[in-house]
Amino acid sequence: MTSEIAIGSRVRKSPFFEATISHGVKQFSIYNHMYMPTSYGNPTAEYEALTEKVSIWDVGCERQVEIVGPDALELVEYLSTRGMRSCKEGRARYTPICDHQGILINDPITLCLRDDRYWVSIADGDLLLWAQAVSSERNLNCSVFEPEVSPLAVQGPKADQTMVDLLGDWVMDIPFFGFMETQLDDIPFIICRSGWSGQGGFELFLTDGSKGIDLWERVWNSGLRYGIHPGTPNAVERIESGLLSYRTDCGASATPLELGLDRFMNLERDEHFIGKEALLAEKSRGPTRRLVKILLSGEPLASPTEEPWAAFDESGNKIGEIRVAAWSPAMEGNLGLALISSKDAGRDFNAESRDGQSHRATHLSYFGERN
Ligand code: THG
Repeated sequence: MTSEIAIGSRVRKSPFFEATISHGVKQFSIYNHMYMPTSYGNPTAEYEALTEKVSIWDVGCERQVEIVGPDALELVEYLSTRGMRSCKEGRARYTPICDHQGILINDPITLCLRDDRYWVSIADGDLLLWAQAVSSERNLNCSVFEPEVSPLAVQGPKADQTMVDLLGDWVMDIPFFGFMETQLDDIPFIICRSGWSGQGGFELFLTDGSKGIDLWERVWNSGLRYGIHPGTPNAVERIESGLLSYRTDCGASATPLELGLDRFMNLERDEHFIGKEALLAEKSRGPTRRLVKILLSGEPLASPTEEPWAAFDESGNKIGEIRVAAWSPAMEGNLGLALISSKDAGRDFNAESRDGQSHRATHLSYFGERN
């Protein structure tokens, strides 16, 4: 028997959980104390639907931290390395959040609902506790809580048409990282042009958890004529498209400068924010490591690597680790991300898999570098 994961009430289910089961989900991971689908058993079909048609996936595990009240903006500014001060209502930003040492502790998208109301749509990490503690310790006048909001992703070249058919032409007026509040009969949600793929599409932030199956089935039926397929956050398309997976790519001890997130930060602004001194100091001396995109020699990997592989220079000295690698149909090679000491980054290197096999890693680019 292969190992299984226990389903129980300590780990939460998303409002789309039953829909993912009835559509044949085969594997879950745990993310923000919730079940997150990671496979429907056919990686090729899932990749092709995402890159050629339309894919629907459950990211109810991307929980929101709502911050609302007179000091909401002040708290968001203080928590985030980027800031939201110039962000307009109905717009979102990718906003890395660090601790006082400048270590990345989350890389959420923050939605500006009003100038005193924000949703921080978080990656895997307990940001709610952090935000509540910081708010209380600074005596800020705002509430910080987890609202009942669950995102559903609709991604791929036919995602636009799927949503136009379902909601109307107006959805095409939503700009990238813009959003609108809407309703489909009695199903309330916010539709945002965002998502963890480079294929374009939307995320539907469902605000009534009892309507998860209804929303899923409405999108599903609209996408049928475009070849919709159930999917998951795609482990390889997102590397091809240069999107970070917090913890997968960096563990819990990397800085955003090591990860090439510079263009999503605003370190020079006047305001104080958590991690500012550490990040400015790191910026002036240069980060110790760099996250790099690589191609790995060898047979196509059947599934994404489970654990990091050691990376070595030509003399056999350890220079870092390959955090993740997976077969890329677009690159026709094993595409990976490696955290490598800055003095060695930019060159090809050797790597050893967990079962002791040697591989050659070819440097492609620094993560975050615009291609
Ligand atoms: N959707 C929602 N919340 C999330 C994620 C999501 N929270 C956590 C995690 N995913 C955040 N990770 C990313 C990383 C990058 C992007 C989206 C989510 C992204 N970046 C664009 C880029 O890199 O070019 C643009 C960012 C910008 O212009 O601000 O799209 O998937 N709800």
